[in-house]
Amino acid sequence: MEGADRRLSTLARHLQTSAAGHENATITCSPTSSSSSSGDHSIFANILPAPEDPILDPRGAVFVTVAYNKDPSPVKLNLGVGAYRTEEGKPLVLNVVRRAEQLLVNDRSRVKEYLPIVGFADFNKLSAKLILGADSSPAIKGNLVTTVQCLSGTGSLRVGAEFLAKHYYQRTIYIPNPTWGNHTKIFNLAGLAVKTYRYYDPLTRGLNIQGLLEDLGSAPSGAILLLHACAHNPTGVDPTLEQWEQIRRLIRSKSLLPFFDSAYQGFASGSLDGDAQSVRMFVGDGGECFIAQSYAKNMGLYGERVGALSIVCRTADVASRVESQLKLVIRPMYSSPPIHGASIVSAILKDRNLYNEWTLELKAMADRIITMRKQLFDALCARGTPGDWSHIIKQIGMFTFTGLSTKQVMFMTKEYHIYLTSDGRISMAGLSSRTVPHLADAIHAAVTTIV
Ligand code: PGU
Repeated sequence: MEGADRRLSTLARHLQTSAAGHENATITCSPTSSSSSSGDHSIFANILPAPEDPILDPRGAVFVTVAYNKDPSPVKLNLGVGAYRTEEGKPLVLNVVRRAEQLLVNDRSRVKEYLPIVGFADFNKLSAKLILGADSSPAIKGNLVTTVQCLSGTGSLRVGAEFLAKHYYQRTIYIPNPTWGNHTKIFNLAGLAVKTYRYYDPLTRGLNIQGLLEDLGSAPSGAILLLHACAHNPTGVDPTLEQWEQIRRLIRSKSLLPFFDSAYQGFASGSLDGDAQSVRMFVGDGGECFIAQSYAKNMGLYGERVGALSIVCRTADVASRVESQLKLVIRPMYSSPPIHGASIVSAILKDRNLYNEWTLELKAMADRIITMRKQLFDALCARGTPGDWSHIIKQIGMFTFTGLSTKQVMFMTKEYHIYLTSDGRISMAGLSSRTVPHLADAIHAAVTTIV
């Protein structure tokens, strides 16, 4: 009850603050309010419109979807959402995914029964191996890991957060500044208090390791810490392995609880193992940690909503009790997860040929993004665009955090029909050799016109 009360009051506080800022504003409606006699009066007449999601909302945000969809310009370019596009600017379904789907369709023994609450057992085992390392992880060998299939990365984060709010003594989570916009909302609504730690240095457009270590150093013992496993969104800035080791030592010495968000495994370096190194470092020391995995980007399964939450515990007995409690979080939320996406992932992960084909296709996507970085950098150098643009090739993963101001972004949208989030984040995966010159022209004009 105590936990439930605390969550309710956190939620109430959240709603108050939100309502004050008109975000998610909810006003209790009553049928007896002012114009109830009119025939077309709705009991929801007092509800205020909520702001649209800056990245995903289908009704569209000012800078991204709706404006992009409405724009008749033939040169318009959507670099808002972090979704992979081909050189031709088209969404990509991986060949290996098509092959796996074909196998599934042809298999007449497959049925559409409910999955268990924790999802598809094969999928869970294979997902843990993918992030923790097939043979090497003592955590897997010792049955110290519990993995549950969730609704992509977002669902995995939310289930983990709900579990923590219910069962963990510390209810504060520290997230990097800046971070993916949905993190704060996910953790707040689960009942966790959200604080930030310094991460990005706008001057160097790189990692503020000093600030990061200071902020973690002053976090209360036991606090939860959200870490992007690789390809940090939106900055594209990751710690080096040495810096990860410094961070790990500090986290363990202060008994902080690491919660990894792994939404881009394979997208940073093109190597699945390479991009899992940060997580494996933490699991290797025998301490506890949470990992939210998403297959949206690395298998291109965005709309299938397939992901996993793994909790690494100190003993097999604890892991099994944790799993029993995870079921109590999931059952009233969505009962059990969907079957199709997890079947595709399992088919690919368990078959050596399909797995190898996947790694090649993944590498090709990562390489195309790296090529786009190089081309954009060269194009800006060729134009003599004022400023140091080397961060475009230094940053990694799907995004470049350009350092462009909101005004400059608005200018690019208005004058060049280029759509990106107002913080200056560009999804490099949305670029192609054909569109790089247009973007470079726009950036050049923006930084020379608006200083
Ligand atoms: N974590 C991070 C760091 C992310 O960037 C994203 C997606 C997720 C989790 C959640 O992804 P799932 O689709 O739930 O697996 N961020 C993208 C996609 C659009 C969005 O905002 O959801 C982005 O463009 O930032």
